[in-house]
Amino acid sequence: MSSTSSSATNSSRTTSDRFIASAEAHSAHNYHPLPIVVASADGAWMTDVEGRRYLDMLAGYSALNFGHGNRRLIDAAKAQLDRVTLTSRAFHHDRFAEFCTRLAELCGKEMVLPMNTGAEAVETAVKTARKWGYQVKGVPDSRAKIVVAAGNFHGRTTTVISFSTDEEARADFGPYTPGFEIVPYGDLEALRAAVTDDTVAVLIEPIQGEAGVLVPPAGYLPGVRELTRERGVLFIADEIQSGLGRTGRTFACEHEGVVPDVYLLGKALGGGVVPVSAVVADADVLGVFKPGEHGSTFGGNPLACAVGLEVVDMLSTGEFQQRATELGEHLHAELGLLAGAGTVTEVRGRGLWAGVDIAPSYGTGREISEQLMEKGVLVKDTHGSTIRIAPPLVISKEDLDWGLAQLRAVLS
Ligand code: IF1
Repeated sequence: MSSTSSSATNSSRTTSDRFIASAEAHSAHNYHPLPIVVASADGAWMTDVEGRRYLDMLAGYSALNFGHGNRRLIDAAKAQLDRVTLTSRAFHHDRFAEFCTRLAELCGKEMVLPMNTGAEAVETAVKTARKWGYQVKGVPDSRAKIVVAAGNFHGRTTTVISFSTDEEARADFGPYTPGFEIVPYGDLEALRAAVTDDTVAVLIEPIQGEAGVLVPPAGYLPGVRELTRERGVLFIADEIQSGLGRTGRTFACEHEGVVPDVYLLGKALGGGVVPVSAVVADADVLGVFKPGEHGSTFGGNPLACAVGLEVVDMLSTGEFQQRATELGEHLHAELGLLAGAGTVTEVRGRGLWAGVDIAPSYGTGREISEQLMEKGVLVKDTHGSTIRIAPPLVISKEDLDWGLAQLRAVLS
């Protein structure tokens, strides 16, 4: 189904412009959104306040793997809304144990520490690794080091941006949290050299999202796994964006047969309905926490657990992973043809996830995103000349092909 009919017949922007002006007057300008005002959404499509429809090929940065208004997720949320939505962790509730049990099972691990946002899961992992380092590995107090990769994106909190290499994410937010070593992504020798007796963890994205969907060299993840095992260092995989079906597997690490010590999950774990994140590991890691040593007002709340349980259930059949594999092969085959045409200089990614570098002569990522918006397709640019393509995994092949046709038209 194409959106051109509604776009062509409705060129008014009056209502949109009114919403945008008000938003700009009353909110901090920490984003530069495309000038569309979404009013409703269903599946892979969003509709703006003027009735124009757009094919969503960003999917909330992979939080919407199951599409907008996914019936199973909305029904799970609705049922829970009428029962109980928040108890705090001061008490148990009847969705918590099942959520933690089923999510741990999906990950092949023993324990879950539920949080809300991805950054909270990353912060929780930093605290877990440090506490594990002091209490289990025996690193002297306050000496713990965590090795991260250049080009990383793990969230926006002050500790997390302390180890960012992106000046835009980091500038003017000092003083920065110490205890992190940065090595080039994909470089095993640099990683080996950086690990010392004080190293408690290596924290990396199995595929770097914000860096432009960078897939590491084959063998890198197995090398990280072997090195961390040899040196008694936790391998923490940030699968917040790469996980839960996006690359064609439940976890991106699976493409290289790697099982990390700790999975960080978020985004799609909440089904695009509520913020749900989690740190998942065995008891010898997450067992370091005692009551009162970490927490969250909303972490593991009944509504989050109800939706998270439905997500785990949906992923347990493998149908979404299979779909991302099949449609992803088609996506990358089609994008590869563009790379040959000169307008695209490089295509990277796995499954239904691609980073497309635009030849500078054709325009910046933002300019291409704006031209695609005019044609009814929504993507997000990153780092100047790259556009990220990550549609909901429920997108139909016809809609994917229609979206690719718009990209070809913009780049021709
Ligand atoms: C923004 C993109 C950026 C993440 C990974 C943790 C987090 C994220 C691998 C933190 C969040 C979001 C944040 C959003 C844009 C988007 C993003 F790569 F997904 F496109 F920025 F890099 N680990 N990524 O990707 O999760 O706290 O946001 O729930 O901040 O602009 P969060």
